[in-house]
Amino acid sequence: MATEQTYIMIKPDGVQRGLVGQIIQRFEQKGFFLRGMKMMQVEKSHAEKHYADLSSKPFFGDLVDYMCSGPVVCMVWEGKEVVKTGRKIIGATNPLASEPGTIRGDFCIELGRNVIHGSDAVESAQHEIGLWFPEGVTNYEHTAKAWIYE
Ligand code: FUP
Repeated sequence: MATEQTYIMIKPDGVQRGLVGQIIQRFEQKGFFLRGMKMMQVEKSHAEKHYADLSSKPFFGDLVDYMCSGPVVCMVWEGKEVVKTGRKIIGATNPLASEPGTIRGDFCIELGRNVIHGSDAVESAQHEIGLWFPEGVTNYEHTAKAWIYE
């Protein structure tokens, strides 16, 4: 079985709007396994590290402020092609361009209030998991595995 992992984060608006349960449900019902989860208030320096690639963008300051405006829910999900498929479940960065049926397509409108983050590549997922879960994640046997994978 593939052990690919991705970093998924429910942003402060997703938490405040009570979308945590529905978001978790979408990953869970697809058949992905939850390996790590915690809620935390993000420090400015940590948000800046997470979005370091965007530091030269004009929206960087607002993005960091938004990420620090309330607690986030940090998760690690595992499964076959979970990085790419997780991005499909989330939808396009701009919520108005996201297809209905995706998280952003169903739950939000603004680029700067787009509810959720998901790693965009296997390498960035590994980097982000290390950044957000320095303590590591769980490694347990899933009893449902044989019912999800051939
Ligand atoms: P994504 O990988 O979908 O999270 O998108 P990006 O890494 O390109 O952007 C990260 C976040 O920056 C987005 F979730 C929203 C925010 N953003 C803006 O606020 N304005 C922009 O023009 C582009 C992105």
